[in-house]
Amino acid sequence: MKAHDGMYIGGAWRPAVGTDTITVLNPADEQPIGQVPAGTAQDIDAAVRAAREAFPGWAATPPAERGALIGALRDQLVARKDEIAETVTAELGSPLPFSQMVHAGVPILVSGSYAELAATYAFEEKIGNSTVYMEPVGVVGAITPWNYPLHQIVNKVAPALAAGCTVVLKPAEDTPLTAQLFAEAAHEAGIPAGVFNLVTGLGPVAGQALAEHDDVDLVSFTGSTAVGKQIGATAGAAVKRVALELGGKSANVILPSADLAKAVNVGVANVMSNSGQTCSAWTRMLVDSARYDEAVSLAADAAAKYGSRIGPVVNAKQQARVRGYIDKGVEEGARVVAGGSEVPREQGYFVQPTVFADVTPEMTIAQEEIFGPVVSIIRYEDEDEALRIANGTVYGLAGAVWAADDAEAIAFARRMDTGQVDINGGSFNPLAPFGGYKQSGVGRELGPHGLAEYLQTKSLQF
Ligand code: TXE
Repeated sequence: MKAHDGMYIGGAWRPAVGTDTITVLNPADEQPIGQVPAGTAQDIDAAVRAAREAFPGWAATPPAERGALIGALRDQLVARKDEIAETVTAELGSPLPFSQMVHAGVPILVSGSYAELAATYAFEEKIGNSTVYMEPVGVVGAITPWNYPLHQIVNKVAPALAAGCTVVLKPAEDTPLTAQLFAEAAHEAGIPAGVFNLVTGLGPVAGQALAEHDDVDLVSFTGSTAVGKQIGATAGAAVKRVALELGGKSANVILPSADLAKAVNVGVANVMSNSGQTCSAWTRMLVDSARYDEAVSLAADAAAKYGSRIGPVVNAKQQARVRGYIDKGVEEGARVVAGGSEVPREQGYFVQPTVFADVTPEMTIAQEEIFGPVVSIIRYEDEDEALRIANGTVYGLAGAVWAADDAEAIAFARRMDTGQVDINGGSFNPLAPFGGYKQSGVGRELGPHGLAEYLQTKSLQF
């Protein structure tokens, strides 16, 4: 795989300050596929300085022009679609068709939406005797995870640029090659020097230096709850803006009137996709007592059909973590009806598509984010109990409700403590706000709400 041996700072690839490197592995066969520099606090500092210098010019660029440049960036992603898909497949292990459709396809949609939003967003508003200006926050530090390597980058960089902010990106150490491709696309699109900068590196080194940098005005982080809390605390102490997207334990609520087979099959597919490494995955399936056994057998069949068709998880640590959760589920009394913790292949970080029955709401596998291909099926007696279970975790990112008609599902969804709910299957909307209630995070991504995250208001009174 193609890999740059420098950082993209101030519009050019520059040598890293230190000599440490990160070797990127293909999780499907554990073979090295490339090497990138491991950035230090000095690399981060150089990138932040470049972003600061570029900020006044970019903030003053008319929004329509910023939109046109984001549109050019989108076109560059389109031109690299195959290369992006192949790179994500090599770094993350996802099957190529999924990489093409989702890992490359969705960021094209999202960047396209921000090309348009930059041009049409109301950056000025009249309220009574005041004019309110929506102004960019400044220099953004973006820290992204590996699970959707390009999507997570575009979700932050596109709205930040649309708002008039400049960005320093520190992508996940497992998937830096996709981030380098994004930097190439930004360069070719003509995004001005310093407006977008990339520093690859380790979380506790480069990531932490970015989160703690005095001259960063807003930190946008997606990743684990533990690191998110730390970043939130650092930002709080410095009184700077922060956006956190920290995962979930979303409920797939199948009401008694729902089409059971459809809800179960779509529900299992939702968790298996990307090998379960999706923060919004519907990992808890809630089924009424009367249809519980039928749901369990449908889910077990659906998972068994996946067999070896799902990709590996991202790395050895994640594989061990997911297997550990499966063992914990068994230990706490849940019943494996498909899959299990035994590794299906000698090579590669594979985990079997797994379904648990007899899961109770307080079990570890029903409370903690596993981030692997594991579904937990929980029984409920009535709707009030279903709601208590659905709302009974520290998370609140996404969810699903199935019922015979939308009105019934909507009524239930409105009582859920969660940021996004798919009604009877739903379908992806790149403009709908995405983000968490409770410990799933702070702030929203996508659409106009995602753009507002990077703005601050100034009001003039007349
Ligand atoms: O996350 P980390 P990991 C969850 C999921 C997964 C678990 C662990 O449950 O099993 O987190 O994954 C950077 N200061 N999610 O260990 O470490 C790091 O370099 C600043 C949910 O991979 O949080 C990477 O760029 N930055 C999730 C990013 O943070 C630091 C997606 C995420 O890595 C840092 C991924 C530090 N001290 C994992 N330490 C979601 N919400 O979608 C690490 N990083």
